[in-house]
Amino acid sequence: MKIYIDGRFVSRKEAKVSVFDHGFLYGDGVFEGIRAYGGRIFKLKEHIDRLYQSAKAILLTIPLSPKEMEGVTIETVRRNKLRDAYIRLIVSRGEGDLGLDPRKCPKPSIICIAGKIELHPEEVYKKGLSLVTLATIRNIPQALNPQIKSLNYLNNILAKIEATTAGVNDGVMLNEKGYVAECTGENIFIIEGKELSTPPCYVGTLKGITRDLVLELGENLGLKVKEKVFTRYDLYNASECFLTGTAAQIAPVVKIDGRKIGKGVPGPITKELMKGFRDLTHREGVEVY
Ligand code: PXG
Repeated sequence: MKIYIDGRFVSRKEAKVSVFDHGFLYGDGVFEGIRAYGGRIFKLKEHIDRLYQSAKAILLTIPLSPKEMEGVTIETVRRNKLRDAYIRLIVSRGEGDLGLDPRKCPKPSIICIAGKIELHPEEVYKKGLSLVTLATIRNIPQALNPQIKSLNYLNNILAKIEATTAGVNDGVMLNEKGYVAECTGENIFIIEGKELSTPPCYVGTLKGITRDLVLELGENLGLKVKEKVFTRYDLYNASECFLTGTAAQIAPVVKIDGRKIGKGVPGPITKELMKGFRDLTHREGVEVY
């Protein structure tokens, strides 16, 4: 395995960062999780754009241009001879001292790791997921905007722990007003008749790249597509529900808080969208080889 760190490719064993890196000390940094399918990197430009937007929001200047960052990503996949890959791009604040002031960190660190993807078991896509709503609310945008894909994922980790200790696949995070925000690492959608909706980002969600693509796919299928604020009541009464994310792709949800969603099996529109998404991942993307 060859890992990119600040201009060099090193072995897994040599791939180390300083204990004084503020990414490690404070979670001060940003990242992206990207996938390659069949030798093409899916939605690379969109991920790079979001990385720079996250960095801008935390006043972190990335010492490479977006084009150079695309190059680093492609080269990392190529050097690891991967066709299907999970790619992690990380920009940390860099090495400083024990104080939290980022002005003490002169040089941000750039890391790119490309590895094999850990796929969810096929059963998840056939049978659907079971969720609960969580007591851990999503970070409020006025404190730490969930649109920033930062290295500080404790909010999501606490939520994931809550979901797994409850014995279900994942959990729904609400915002401080009780509106549905997103899941621990995926966006959430509901279908009501011919209407497809997902919460707007101001509710407290990441602007998922899979989410935006699914909104487009929904339009193409002739659905009425909406960003809308909704509650747990709307989740329970939806005809279909699913999650979206780079790792999860489109994952059907069949149960929430013990309530069966629709018929309790992955719904027909969800399945159409899954197919549309799969087709695109086979056709689109930036060529590595
Ligand atoms: N919400 C959150 C909080 C996320 O972290 C998504 C939604 C889906 O966004 P995309 O752009 O992937 O459609 C994410 C996705 C990882 C990892 O290990 C990445 C995510 C989530 C969990 C783990 O790289 N990001």
